[in-house]
Amino acid sequence: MILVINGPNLNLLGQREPDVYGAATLSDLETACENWGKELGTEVECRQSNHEGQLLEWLHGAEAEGATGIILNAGGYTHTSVALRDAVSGINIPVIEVHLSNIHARESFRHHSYLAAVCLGSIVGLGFAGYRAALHILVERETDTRA
Ligand code: CA2
Repeated sequence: MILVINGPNLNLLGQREPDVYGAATLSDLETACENWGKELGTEVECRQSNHEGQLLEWLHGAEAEGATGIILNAGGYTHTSVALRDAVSGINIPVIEVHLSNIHARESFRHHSYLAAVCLGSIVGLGFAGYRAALHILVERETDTRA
């Protein structure tokens, strides 16, 4: 099972700032991830929270729940949270950081990610396709120990 965790404000997708984040909603994103999972023969479970502590709890519990990889868009916490970074570095399953927008082309406070160095990798600026790419990579690693 692959966990897709979206953080703060991502529940607002499609409702505001369509120029930055597109017109599709969080529910559209989650449905797309579940369908890509079906195509790849993997169960995908999607969650969203605006609460940092909830994100920490999901990261801590992921392995015990049977997750083999995590796709994490930590939203604004990406640029502020040492606690989330510590949680990612403290778990034994790969985490791929994804951002819909290209954080490097935006305000300078978005250029730094506390998570990047402790994630398997980061995919930014590719919209929903970033989640699809991350899912492919995690499923490949699930089935091929050389990946
Ligand atoms: O580009 C991304 O995926 C972000 O993680 C989105 C975060 C932002 O703070 C990060 O720097 C980059 C924001 C979440 C979405 O916020 C919205 C606010 C209003 C309307 C729609 C979405």
